Amino acid sequence: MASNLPISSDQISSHNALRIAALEEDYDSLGRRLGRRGVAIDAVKARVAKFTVAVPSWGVGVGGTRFAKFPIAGEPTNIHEKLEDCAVVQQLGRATPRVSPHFPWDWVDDFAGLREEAAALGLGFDAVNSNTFQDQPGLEQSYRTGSLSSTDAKVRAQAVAHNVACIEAGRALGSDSLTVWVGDGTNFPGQQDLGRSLDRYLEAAAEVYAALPQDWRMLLEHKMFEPAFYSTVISDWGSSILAATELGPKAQCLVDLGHHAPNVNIEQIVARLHRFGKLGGFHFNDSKYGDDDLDAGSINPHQLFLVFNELVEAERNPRGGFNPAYMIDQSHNVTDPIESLLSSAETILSAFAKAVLVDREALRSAQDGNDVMMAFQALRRSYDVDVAPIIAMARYEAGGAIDTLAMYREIGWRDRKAQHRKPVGLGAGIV
Ligand SMILES: [Mn+2]
Repeated sequence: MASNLPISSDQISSHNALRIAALEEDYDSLGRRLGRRGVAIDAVKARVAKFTVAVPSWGVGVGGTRFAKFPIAGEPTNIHEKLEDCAVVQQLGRATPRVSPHFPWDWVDDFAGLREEAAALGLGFDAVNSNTFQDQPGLEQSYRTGSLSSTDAKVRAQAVAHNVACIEAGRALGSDSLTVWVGDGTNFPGQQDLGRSLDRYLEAAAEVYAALPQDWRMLLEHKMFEPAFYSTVISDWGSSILAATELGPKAQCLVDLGHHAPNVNIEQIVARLHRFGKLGGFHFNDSKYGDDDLDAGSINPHQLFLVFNELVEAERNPRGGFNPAYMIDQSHNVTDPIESLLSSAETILSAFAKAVLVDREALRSAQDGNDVMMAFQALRRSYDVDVAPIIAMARYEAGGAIDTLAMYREIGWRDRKAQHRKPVGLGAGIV
């Protein structure tokens, strides 16, 4: 199937040959340390090897601030080139086998053909993302004042039809979920009735829900600000879970780490959503001020660990089920996007591995005995472990590169692509 891989396995083997002895030494040493705690390092590695996170098609392009974007030579300019770059990320890192497309940005005439093209690159497709937050050439109606919640029935109908078209495209691609984020909301008090706009959203979202195939999920992504700075229709996890509950069992909530008020306890939101069977998925990124879409764990790696601690806990206690869709959702403005994705996937895997290391029995017993310090230490002792050898060994055994960034630079990918990809024009950034 994967007949068109961008990097030869010989290249990866020679890269690894220079590094495997040191990695084995580090892995064995960490294995002995963990063994003294009663943790089998191979079991942790096996968990890491199974963990995957999707890459968004737009994540391999250079993003921007709202004011400007500074493109780099060799950036992908269409879905075919984006898939090539995603294949590089997957071949080196071995943790990102699926791509999450965005429509209409990635629209093609032949989705079955696109699925084959991706398979030849060693890739499949994850959740499809609809876009009713900006106008496109040729659209009859404008989303200027909203989409699924618009006061205009014709605009709502257009937004519903677009989501249904995304589902159809996703079926041909082998996807099984639709992620819906709407920018609908208001910038002024009084601009819209807060109750009636939600009614309109729910009615339109129900039409999209009705078009879902039996085994599909609809993931509702909440965000409390931007571009609607006074109110948004699906503002927070409360609105999201209420809407998902009203829509039905195939609707679940998607948590984007940057879409909350500052200092919100996101790990608690994870636990709450799981408690009620509505934890649908994640968009990983990091932020300092708002929805900055910075690289996962670059600002607050501890929060990422605490989120994964809840996810590992949820997996152990699946209640009605545990199947969150994981995706990286970042805007790479000043780095090569492939490098950011490689680095972020590693960070995400590390946070997961650290959460796997937590001694759940010790944690539970300290919690039940109100031993605050030991409960905290159960987390801290795992957070403090450098799990890099586990991640690297899992990647090596899966055929990836031991040092992904070094190998990416060795192959000169971007320079080679700059020879024939057409330059991306200057322009406004994305929000
Ligand atoms: Mn997102």
